[in-house]
Amino acid sequence: MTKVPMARPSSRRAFLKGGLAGAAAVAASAGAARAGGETVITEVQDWARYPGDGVDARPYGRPSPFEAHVVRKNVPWLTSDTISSVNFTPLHELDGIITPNGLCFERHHAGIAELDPAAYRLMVHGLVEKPLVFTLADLKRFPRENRIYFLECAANSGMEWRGAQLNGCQFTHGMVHCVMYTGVRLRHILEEAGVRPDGKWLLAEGADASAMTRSIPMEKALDDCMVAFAMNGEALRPEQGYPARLVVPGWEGNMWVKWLRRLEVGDQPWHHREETSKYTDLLASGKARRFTWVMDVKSVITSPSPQAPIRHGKGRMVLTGLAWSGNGRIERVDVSLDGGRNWKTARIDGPSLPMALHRFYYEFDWDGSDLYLQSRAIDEKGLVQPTKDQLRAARGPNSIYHNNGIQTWHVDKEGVVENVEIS
Ligand SMILES: Nc1nc2c(c(=O)[nH]1)N[C@H]1C(S)=C(S)[C@@H](COP(=O)(O)O)O[C@H]1N2
Ligand SMILES: [Mo]
Repeated sequence: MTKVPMARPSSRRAFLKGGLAGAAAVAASAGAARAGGETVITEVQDWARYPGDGVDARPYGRPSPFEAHVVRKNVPWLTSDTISSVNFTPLHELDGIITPNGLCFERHHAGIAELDPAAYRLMVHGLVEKPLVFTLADLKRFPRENRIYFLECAANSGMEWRGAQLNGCQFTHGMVHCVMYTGVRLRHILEEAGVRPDGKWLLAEGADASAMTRSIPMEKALDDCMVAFAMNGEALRPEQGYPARLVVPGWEGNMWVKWLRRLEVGDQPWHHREETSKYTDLLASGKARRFTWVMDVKSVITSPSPQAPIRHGKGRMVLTGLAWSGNGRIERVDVSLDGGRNWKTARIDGPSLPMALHRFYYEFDWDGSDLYLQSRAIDEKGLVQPTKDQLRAARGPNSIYHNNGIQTWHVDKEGVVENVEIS
């Protein structure tokens, strides 16, 4: 017999209402719950009546069943076939700066490769003194480092280039995640093989059926790139490239090759598919920007947002969101309640790490009137997040990638939130 109270819808409702009553009690008086006819605090509930599951029940812990709606989701019209796929991080349900492993958005071009770590090999060849093949155990014998970085797909917000389309920050901004990677510097691996003086570029290739390949300038490869085998303290998830992936801090997600199998050193870039027909930005002039590696300064309000409307009515209000920049730390985040006319400085809370998500909050009293919420991030290099119109003026009408424009959410008097654009 299960004694988990969640199995009973009636107690679930009571629990949820009880939670709200609890919050109201802080704001008003302890009598508020009783005045509303609430008994959840005075009556003994099932969870206090019976012992719960023992420690054998959940060898690998899972979120509360009440959180079952907090999941990655896709946009059906974006995923036309079964192998080319993307889903989105539920940013509106998360807090802090770390994305839980099971909620990190996924982007893969040939499905999830299921690699046997015993059969994992990483080959280093090309313009090197000593071509080498490493096992996973070999990689783990280099000095390990722990680094928190965001990964953003260059196509994040890509559907919004021509106007407000998708109703939720999960879909407009959810191709980003931020975890702590454990791994080794790429530099150690390359030094072991001995890069020759003419070795100026590196080709990274994945072991999946898409054989994802990208050219990386040697300067970046020798700087802060890592080969990671753990995320948030445990082995990488298969979705994220188990057993090893490339980490290319601040640069577009496409370069973070998963299931990394091959590193070739060369004297020029390879111009493979993902850096020519994809991940280049066709301008109005007909010319294309290429090698737009850095993910520009960006932010989004995650709550309130279309999937996280205001349910508590007017009064005390917490607005929150995320900011990030491929150029380093976030210096400041401004928030506007009136579509960009007036700006207030938000409060960044939690670690402020280079090329990692930053969490911001802005507390205010909502008077129940319409809001046009915007956030604007400024990074440590002084770069300011542009408006969508400024971006369109600079890049023309053809773009998909690198949309870091300011997002607007309209909040109506009922607290319902919608993706809009104002110009
Ligand atoms: N081997 C391989 N690596 C890959 C991909 C892929 O399909 N195969 N997709 C790339 C793209 S386009 C992005 S945005 C990121 C997504 O990383 P994630 O799935 O951990 O979110 O992985 C990159 N690395
Ligand atoms: Mo991507």
